[in-house]
Amino acid sequence: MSSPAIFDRLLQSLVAQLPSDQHILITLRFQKQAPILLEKLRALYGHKFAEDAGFIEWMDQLLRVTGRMMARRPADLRKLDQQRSENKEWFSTQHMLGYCAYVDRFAGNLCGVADRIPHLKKLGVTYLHLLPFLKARQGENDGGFAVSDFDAIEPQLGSMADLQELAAQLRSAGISLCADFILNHVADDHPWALAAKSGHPGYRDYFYHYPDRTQPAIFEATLGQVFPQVAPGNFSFIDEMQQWVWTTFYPYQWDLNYTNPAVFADITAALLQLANRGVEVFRLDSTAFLWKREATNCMNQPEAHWILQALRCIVEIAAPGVLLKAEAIVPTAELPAYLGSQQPLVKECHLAYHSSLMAASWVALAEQNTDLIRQVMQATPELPEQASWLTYVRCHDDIGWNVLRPEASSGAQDVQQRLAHVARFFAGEEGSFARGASFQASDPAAVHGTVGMASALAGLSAAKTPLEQEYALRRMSLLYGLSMCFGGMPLIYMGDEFAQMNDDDYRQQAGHEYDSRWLHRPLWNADMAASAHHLNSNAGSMLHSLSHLLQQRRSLPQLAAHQPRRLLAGMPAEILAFIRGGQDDALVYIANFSAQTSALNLSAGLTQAGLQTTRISWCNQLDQTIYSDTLILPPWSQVWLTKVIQSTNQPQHPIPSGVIA
Ligand code: OTU
Repeated sequence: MSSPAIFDRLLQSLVAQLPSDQHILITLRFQKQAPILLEKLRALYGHKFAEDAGFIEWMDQLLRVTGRMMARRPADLRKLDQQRSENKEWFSTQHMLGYCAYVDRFAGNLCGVADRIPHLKKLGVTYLHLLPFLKARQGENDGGFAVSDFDAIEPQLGSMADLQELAAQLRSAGISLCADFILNHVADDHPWALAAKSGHPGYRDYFYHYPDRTQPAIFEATLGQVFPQVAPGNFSFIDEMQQWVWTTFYPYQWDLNYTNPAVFADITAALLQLANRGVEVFRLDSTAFLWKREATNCMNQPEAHWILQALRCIVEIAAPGVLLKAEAIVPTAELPAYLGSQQPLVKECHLAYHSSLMAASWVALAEQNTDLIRQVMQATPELPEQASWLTYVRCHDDIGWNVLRPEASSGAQDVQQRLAHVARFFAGEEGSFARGASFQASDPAAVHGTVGMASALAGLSAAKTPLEQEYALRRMSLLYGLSMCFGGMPLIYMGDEFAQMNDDDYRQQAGHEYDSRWLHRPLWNADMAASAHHLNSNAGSMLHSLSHLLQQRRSLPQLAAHQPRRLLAGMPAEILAFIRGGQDDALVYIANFSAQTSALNLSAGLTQAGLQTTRISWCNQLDQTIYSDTLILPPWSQVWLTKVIQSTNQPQHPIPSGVIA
């Protein structure tokens, strides 16, 4: 069959069930995506079929299912698709703000989440990431990351009707619902796993399974471990099957076998079905692990990208209002590929977590040195079109230090020692202000991750005096400020807006006690929320500071994701300084990551960057202080400067007040 004939056949299958008034629009979308979709899927699955005709038959079926999903897509979502197709950069503005929470910890259940909409609106949230709420495995389930049904809600959290209702309520409040889509693995009680256990040959091949340790041992030689303490190894022996099954994470999370085209087709249908339920953003969990290859760490393989690229094509055809967000916790150099490739131009996810930036910002606090952040920034290329970074300070997982190995090994210090020092610092050793804990590391020399709420890591739990409290809050604001200025979509982790503390009670919770990530998954603290209007409480001070930063950010178009960014050279080690926007409307972010007050010669630095001419002063947007020459930065403070053309001599404040009011 010739290519035009193939495309024509596939298009007919796609539109077969759609009303004729949609055909022209859908044909246009299909024509744009079809060449890449076909190319990627053929590269992945073409050889799985004895003849090309078999592959085309499979593609035909895939598009038939896609068409069926489109026929069921509600009118309001189709309208949204259309609006967003006409404004494809809709998610790149400085108005975008995320918020992330566990449904039960935040609000009891899905209906309860609706009651929190006023709080989210006040913060300016435009997208809400609710951690896994689909029906999860009975018993332990990794906080819902072991899904047993992609089209059912976890009964304790509500019903599918509740989800649809919540998604609609959020949408009318201007908030997009983001859901985890755990496409790397399913729970061992998912129907596919149950069928595999009962011997169904088709479903056994939904998973990687081996009769003995020969093949697993070959893979293990180069594989890493995500949970080395509580779930060592990457394979689990399943009695019912008498086989070793690939389980990268917990033994009850079975990795899906994406070499099997049926897996791709079923996962695609599950995603489109959830999109029709009103999910607007999919957080694609563990995307780095989707493809396995001997003699590698089985992360970031080219085929994992092809899977995501094919998924993007299908989303562009069936639900172009939907965003895909890659969760790939990988070194900086591996990150850009998740946003697509430039040469040739192929789109992948719309968003990707910038975990290196996040981890480096914590390292800067521990070392009072911004070297790693600068390196990460230098290694971060410009954003492609229709893509943005997800910038964050904390999330529900540990802060993994290993992503920073390439940057951290550039200094004189041994990389292992350097990162191990950081991990010990955040565990409260070495006289530090932090009160977190090391994650999954029994060996004190090993570097894995750090757990703890931002407030505990920034020093609030250990603070004894009002000044120490203020410093801790400043450190939190410093990191949040960076996440807002870098160029991407910042995310607030539930509780951080009130500087909520660690939850030590997890040790008494059955099923949580062995996974210390629960230390930073507290219940929404209603008392703190209620006291937050008192500015003299820590909760109030944090909320005020964060809200102030967010408000300023919204008024500064230079902070939109696609605006240029460049580092300001010649700064002392503890200072991070970069410019956003163009030459004329430049916004200069300068922050002090140390305990010392720092005095900078502003005009020298900015002259070098080509920004300073005579009769120019700089106004800190955070407190309206005007500077023309010397900038004094108190410990852990930041300024967001914009140009002021001086007409007369303006008064100069020698000491800015920092961002904490
Ligand atoms: C993701 O995370 C989730 O965010 C975790 O909460 C889940 O436990 C896990 O997948 C399994 O679904 O490496 O890129 O180190 O950073 O498990 C995927 C802990 C991941 C997490 C790691 C992770």
